[in-house]
Amino acid sequence: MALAAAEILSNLNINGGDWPPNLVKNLHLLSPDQIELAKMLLKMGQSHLFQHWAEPGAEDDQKKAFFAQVAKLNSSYPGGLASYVKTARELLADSKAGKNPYDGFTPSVPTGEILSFGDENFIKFEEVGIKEAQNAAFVLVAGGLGERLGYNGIKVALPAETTTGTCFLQLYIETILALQEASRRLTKGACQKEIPFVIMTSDDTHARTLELLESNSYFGMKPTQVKLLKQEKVACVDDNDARLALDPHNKYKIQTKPHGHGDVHSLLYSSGLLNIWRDAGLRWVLFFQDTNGLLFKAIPASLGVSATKQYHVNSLAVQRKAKEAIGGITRLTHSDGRSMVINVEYNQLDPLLRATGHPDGDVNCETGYSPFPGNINQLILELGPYIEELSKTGGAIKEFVNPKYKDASKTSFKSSTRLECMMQDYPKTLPPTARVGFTVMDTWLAYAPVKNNPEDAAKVPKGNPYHSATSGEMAIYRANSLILKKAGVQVVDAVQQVFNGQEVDVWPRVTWNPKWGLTFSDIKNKVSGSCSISQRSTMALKGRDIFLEDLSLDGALIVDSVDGAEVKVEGSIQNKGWLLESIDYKDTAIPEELRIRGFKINKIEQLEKTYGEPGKYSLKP
Ligand code: UGB
Repeated sequence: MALAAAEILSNLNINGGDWPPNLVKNLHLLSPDQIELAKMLLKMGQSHLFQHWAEPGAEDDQKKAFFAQVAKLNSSYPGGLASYVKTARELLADSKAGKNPYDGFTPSVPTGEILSFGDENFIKFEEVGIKEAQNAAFVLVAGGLGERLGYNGIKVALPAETTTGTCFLQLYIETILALQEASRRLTKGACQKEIPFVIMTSDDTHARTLELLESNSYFGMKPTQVKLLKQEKVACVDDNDARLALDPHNKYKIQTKPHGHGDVHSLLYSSGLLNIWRDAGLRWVLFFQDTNGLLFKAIPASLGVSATKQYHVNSLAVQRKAKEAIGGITRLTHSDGRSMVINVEYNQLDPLLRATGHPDGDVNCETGYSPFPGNINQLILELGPYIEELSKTGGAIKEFVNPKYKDASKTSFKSSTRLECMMQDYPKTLPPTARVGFTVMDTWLAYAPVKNNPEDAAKVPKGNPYHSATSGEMAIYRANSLILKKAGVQVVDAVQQVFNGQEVDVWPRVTWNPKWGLTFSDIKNKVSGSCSISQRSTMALKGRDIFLEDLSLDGALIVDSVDGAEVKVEGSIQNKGWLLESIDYKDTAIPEELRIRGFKINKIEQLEKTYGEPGKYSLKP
């Protein structure tokens, strides 16, 4: 055995004296590729990984598994593990020295488009956006576990609202399909172009995402239209020398943790999809997150802004209250002349402003809002410049490290740490010629994520958003009610109620299928005469061509119709309706999906009609 090892080492021109004896003894188990990996690890100061290796003949399978894992970690990171360790050392040294990543940069307010829902400008951008939609691909980042939410399932399987029970993934897919159809109709396209849809998953979410799609026939999308790209975790490090951490339960395994949503860029690049999209004539890639039930209401207009302003990068944003816990979109200009438009996380914005001549830091301006728009992390990238940039970087995104130190000496960590990256940091490497802008929307229209569990949400200071399942659902009813109001329907204002310790505005529970109303013009075309909806009402419109005319609703109305069935709903509809009933989130007899909202819907009485055949119909009680 020893002879074989010596032979292997001399063939490779390696001085065995430099190699850990436990590894040398086991060399015969390794393939030439694995020996190369061992060489790389040793060169990078990782000999401790082999300290505990058993004698040959014992635990050999685990030794092979160790190298299989190393090979995977090496190939899934741009530049390989050597590059990972090198970057980790640099970032850990900066962190130890307390170096400010924004040293030398002066913040200023960048230029972008501020939209006001329903005005002429907004309608114009929506129309352009719908035309462009068939040239877009959508990318959902859904690899996060959602530890803050504490839900046991995957987040995209959660109902966005419980009136129809439509889950986030279904909502997203149905909206993309509706955009595809609307775009084709508007441009009178002869052939149906399919909008590609990519979902980034992780080991935590992959199998359950696939299962959700398969058990629901991909919610109407062609399975070939959907691609799942799984992100891998990255190696953890134990100290400032970036010595790789071993799993506390398995000494033949490197401990790993998530690398962050920034992985989406390198995954898209290595998948080859970007070139396929470019060859198919696509022009835009839209990135979005897992639990924002309002997002697609902002997409047509924002895409219109990208196309009209020819933005290479367009970040969707909302007005931000100073000190609110969302990042601010900021122009950073360096003393050496460099400049970029980037998200600065809220905890960094205030000190940065104070250090650069703004003694009050992060404060509101005369509008009552921070002049820095709040990042909601939905990005629209122009495909051509995106491919050009990724072919330089391989999709690598500027990383950061966030070690929790044991004490002020900053020499050891409370637990192992790892590098992380964020998808919104993509513009950090762009040349100054890149056209980077943003589009600000009303918060009520564009942003209501579901991130916080009931207990944490109830502790949110008054006036700040809860970002819970309760507020996420209520935000959908509010947005739909406000849109109908703007379209001329008399919708009775909300009442306030408390669920799971959170005071929320409860509007009539209005929902519609995306194909009923994708844009404000669509919706205006579908309501006419004098329509009204009482506060206790529920209305679910589940078909494309449902028209409301002189409708007075006080109760629950559910209309379902196939494409080609044109239904006019009119007159006075009154019934006992559907009531919201409080439930206790600690009551484990109730399904978790409902408990985390703090209410359930008691369906007492409704008018429910289904139109399964094309034709013209009138629904008049
Ligand atoms: N995600 C992944 O796909 N993979 C990962 O490894 C991690 C996450 P969080 P976060 O909306 O207000 C972001 O945890 O990271 C997916 C922005 O960085 O919900 O705290 C995950 O599945 C921040 O600037 O959010 O904060 C989910 O879809 C701000 O804009 C998405 O990434 C904030 O979102 C976001 O993950 C926000």
